[in-house]
Amino acid sequence: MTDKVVEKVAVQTEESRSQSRRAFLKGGAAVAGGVLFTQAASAREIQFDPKRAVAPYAGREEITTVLQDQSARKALGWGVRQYPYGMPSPFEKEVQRRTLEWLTPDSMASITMTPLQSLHGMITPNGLHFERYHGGGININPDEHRLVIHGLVERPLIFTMDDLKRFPAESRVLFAECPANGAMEWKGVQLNSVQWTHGMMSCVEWTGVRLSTLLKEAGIRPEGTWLIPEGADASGMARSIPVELGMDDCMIAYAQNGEALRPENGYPIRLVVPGCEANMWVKHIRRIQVTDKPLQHREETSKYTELMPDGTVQNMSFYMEANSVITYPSPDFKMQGPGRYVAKGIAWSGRGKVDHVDITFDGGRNWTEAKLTSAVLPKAWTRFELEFDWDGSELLMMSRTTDETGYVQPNMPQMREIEGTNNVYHRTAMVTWKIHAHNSEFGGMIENVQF
Ligand SMILES: Nc1nc2c(c(=O)[nH]1)N[C@H]1C(S)=C(S)[C@@H](COP(=O)(O)O)O[C@H]1N2
Ligand SMILES: [Mo]
Repeated sequence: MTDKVVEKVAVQTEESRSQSRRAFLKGGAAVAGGVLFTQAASAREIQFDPKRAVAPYAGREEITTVLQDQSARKALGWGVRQYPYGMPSPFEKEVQRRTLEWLTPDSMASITMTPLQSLHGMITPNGLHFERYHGGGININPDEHRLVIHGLVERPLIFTMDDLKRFPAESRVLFAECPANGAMEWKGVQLNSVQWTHGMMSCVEWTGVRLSTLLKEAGIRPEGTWLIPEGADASGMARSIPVELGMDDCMIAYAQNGEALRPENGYPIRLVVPGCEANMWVKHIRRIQVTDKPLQHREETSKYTELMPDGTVQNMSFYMEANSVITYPSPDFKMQGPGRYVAKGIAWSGRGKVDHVDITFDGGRNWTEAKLTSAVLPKAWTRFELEFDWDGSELLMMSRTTDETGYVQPNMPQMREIEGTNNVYHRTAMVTWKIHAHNSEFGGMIENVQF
């Protein structure tokens, strides 16, 4: 380019810049064809407010030292193509699904729980999805796997995995929660981490075929009132599901978060029963038998039943109640000293959308409504946040969800009044995090206490 051309280009750029600037000023914030800035920050808004400071003031020398220490690397980096399937940073290696040895000493019957304390947003990464097996995991060759629909139907059917993918697909963000979530906390507090108090649950985007589409293709006979899905693994996992529930919003899913199901979550296909106990979400599903009565299978008699205070047993519980937990600050963290914090957590309800979440810092005397900070989808995790100033005194933090049906999450005394102390499942009452006073022996530590 000659000097002249360069000059011309420069002038043009300058001109077009001032042109678009004029358009911007003329149209206010909105410019034809789209919004450039919804709100220009006023000088007052970006002024320093000492009350909100999180990081301490840094001097010129400190800044120089930090920048020099973190200067650009002198050597070339590593070849990313060596890792065709990406993994998290090695510095995140402590973020893992974990199990409690005493809970499932037999390695085949496993429960590994999701590290909720390390998650952000409303999606659980596939490698951290909790896992529960009654008889160990299996690897299934999808070319050999079949889904059979039989029993009280007009046309018994056998689907290959390719057949299933020819149907319209549906993707939905949904939580899956084992009703044993929180079970270890029924009689009193036991464990100091949200991974243990609430980690038998995850939330991912499931993709698959609506179950009703397949059932309609088979045609349910008028006497057919129950569905009995069964898994292909050693546990022969089965649960009885009323036909109306199966015809509602259930899915046969083949993908989670955009990729094929993980082996431990049911590859190549699993049943998804939105909002309901995860034990109904039969993995490696191989058949659905249509019957005229529930099966009273092992998994709905000896397990997943609730022993009531009067000694009777309640079975066939389906939906998971509204629930919530503060994941930060929570027992895995320690307060950094008095100042500004944001309480962050997850709320969910098997009956639909979260309506609102309230937070208390004084064990339930005063409540403040939190802000919902994610999409609010039915039967999915919903994120909430609330800013607070910690003056260093002892706090008793709890969160309480109200769902769209008007159901309000109970506290533990309220829950015990109805359910007694013999039950194991559906412990969905609030938990309490005690923040120890800054100047106390356990200054700033966070403890699970029962309230
Ligand atoms: N085939 C089969 N499906 C199963 C199970 C099983 O052991 N085998 N466990 C059930 C239970 S008890 C739960 S809580 C959920 C857990 O789903 P996840 O392992 O994908 O998190 O799967 C359910 N489906
Ligand atoms: Mo479960």
